Amino acid sequence: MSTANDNGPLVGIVMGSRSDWDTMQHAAARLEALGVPHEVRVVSAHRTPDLLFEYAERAAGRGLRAIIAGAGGAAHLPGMLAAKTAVPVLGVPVQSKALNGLDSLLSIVQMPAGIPVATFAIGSAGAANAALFAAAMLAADHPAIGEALAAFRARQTEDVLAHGDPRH
Ligand code: RP5
Repeated sequence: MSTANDNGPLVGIVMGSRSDWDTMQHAAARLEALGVPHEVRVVSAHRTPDLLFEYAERAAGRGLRAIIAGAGGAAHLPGMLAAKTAVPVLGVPVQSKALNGLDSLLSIVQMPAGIPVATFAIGSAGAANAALFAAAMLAADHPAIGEALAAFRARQTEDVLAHGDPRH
């Protein structure tokens, strides 16, 4: 992976289960494309609570500047991480089978005042946007990331303009 910081990851992508990877891979792919150093871990709030606390408590000291946390169902992972670290937590509601991710969304977005979690769209769009948001947060201190983000957005705009007629 190309890195802007050889000392370690700037963004941690965590998820409650390996089953969340189908969704969260979209965050990893965006960070990879933008050259943002990152790591990926399964950290479960209810299956590995001690690991969750350890991960959150060590995050700032290890150099993480954002944590993208995806979870489904009773999705307390992002909120619990945010409770244990001042590193900004970007929550991604994973689309659950039973309730299509509405349960995940409400679990993550409805944080009581005092401990914020930035909450993104349900599913792969949310995962991708969380990565783009993390890159934007890092851009001021990491010019190469800012340039990669600007180039991505320009390509996206050009692509829409170049294919304005939906029949072709
Ligand atoms: C949550 O429960 C995970 O984030 C996942 O979205 C959901 C289901 O997990 P598995 O039963 O597939 O491991 O903890």
